[in-house]
Amino acid sequence: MEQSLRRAGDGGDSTTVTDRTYWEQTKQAIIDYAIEIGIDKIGFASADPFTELRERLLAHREKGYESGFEEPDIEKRVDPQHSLAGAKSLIAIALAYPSKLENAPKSQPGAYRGIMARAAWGTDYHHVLREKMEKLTAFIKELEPASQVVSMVDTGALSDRAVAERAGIGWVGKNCAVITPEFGSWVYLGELLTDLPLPPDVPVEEGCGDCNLCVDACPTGALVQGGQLNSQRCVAFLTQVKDFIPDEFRAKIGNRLYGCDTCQTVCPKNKGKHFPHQEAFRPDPEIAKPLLLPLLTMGNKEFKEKFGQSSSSWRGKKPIQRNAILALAHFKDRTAVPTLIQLMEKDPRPVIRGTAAWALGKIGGDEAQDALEKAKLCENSPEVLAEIEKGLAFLRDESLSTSLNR
Ligand code: B12
Ligand code: SF4
Ligand code: SF4
Repeated sequence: MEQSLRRAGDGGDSTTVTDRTYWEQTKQAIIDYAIEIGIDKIGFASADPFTELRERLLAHREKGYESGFEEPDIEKRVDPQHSLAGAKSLIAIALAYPSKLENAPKSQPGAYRGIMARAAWGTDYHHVLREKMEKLTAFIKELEPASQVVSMVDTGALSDRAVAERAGIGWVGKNCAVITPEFGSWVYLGELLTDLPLPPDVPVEEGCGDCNLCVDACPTGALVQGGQLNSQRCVAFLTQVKDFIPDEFRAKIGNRLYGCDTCQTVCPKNKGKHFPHQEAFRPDPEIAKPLLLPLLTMGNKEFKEKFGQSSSSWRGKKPIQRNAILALAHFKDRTAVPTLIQLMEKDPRPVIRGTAAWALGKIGGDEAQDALEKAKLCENSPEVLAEIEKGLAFLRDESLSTSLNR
């Protein structure tokens, strides 16, 4: 079978080549352009349904492991035809992001800091990948004006990891991450769907072997088995919920303000992988590792100015402030007590009042105790009252153990 090869701008001149060569050349042109616009890795795959994934997603749902951030319609997740009727190929892209915070400010007594996961450093990756994919779409349309192209990153229906895996971007580790041989797992993923029959790449054949470091290091036991996550236990998820964080996880969050990187930082496949070449993802150290106390009293305008560009801002300021309160409790920062009392007494948001009460109990001291006892008499919200009781119980336990140790 033969077909005419037309390139944009060739004035209608045509060269006859076999289909295969034609699409190989089209693929190569797309790869060359992707490199030109700063895409770090690109891979191609068929748009066949992800049949195995269907079973996994169903089991995942049945076990209650979903986060609620996924596309709820499993058929849409597994069959690319729902996103683009007539789709023949998937084009997966990856952009590398830095793993090291250069010039990291130090956390010190009285000036404790929280930490944002690397995926929240620099400009929100959704914007950066979307911009690159828009350029790539325009390029493909120029090559093939009749083609259909749809792009997605994170919020789309497809599983970005499953697409990347099939397209040879990387393999999936026991920590669930797509791990590339070049950049480790420090990559963002996105994909384009098209009706062009582009030749597929082969998946990367590598695996974790006997290593189990990520599963063992996970602070909450969220990795139930290699490659399978119970999102409801995952710190990355918990830092993003808007409500109270369940008690069993509060201390385990440490000073994380958004997301969690533990299962990636311990991974030997990430050793020595630090790629700061994408300007957009270079972190401002004061935003990647901000002082905790000022976060508690930050207004909406200041939040937008400081954190609006970061992917951490999508849930608003409340979860970050709640996490900052937990981080101050983690450090037992006495200098935070007056601000926490203010929040417990006056903040209109029950989650903030209640978490501040819990933190006051953890930090302890007479001032915290007096404030908790006073708040108990004034507070109307049952859920905040429950947190005040927990705070008072910590103080009772503390004084009991002090008297026993005397
Ligand atoms: C929901 C979501 C979350 C949830 C749930 C994560 C999860 N692992 O399911 C929460 C909020 C916890 C989360 C956290 C993070 N996320 Co997130 N998240 C997503 C989102 C929107 C959907 C993922 C999803 O559907 N999960 C459900 C599971 C079942 O499906 P899946 O992971 O896509 O598919 C794989 C599994 O099904 C697996 N599987 C399922 N069951 C089983 C069983 C066995 C035995 C095995 C072996 C495998 C297996 O095989 C599939 C193919 O790999 C994707 C974007 C997207 N549209 O795909 C980003 C995405 C996965 N997240 C991403 C990132 C960066 C993160 C964090 C690192 C951010 C951070 N630093 O805090 C953490 C990592 C946590 C972790 N260990 O996975 C990147 C991953 C990049 C990469 N290199 O892999 C993505 C792809 C976003 C993007 N476009 O770049 N995320
Ligand atoms: S992101 Fe953190 S909490 Fe979630 S699986 Fe990895 S180590 Fe565990
Ligand atoms: S830490 Fe070990 S087990 Fe986990 S993803 Fe990396 S290589 Fe695999």
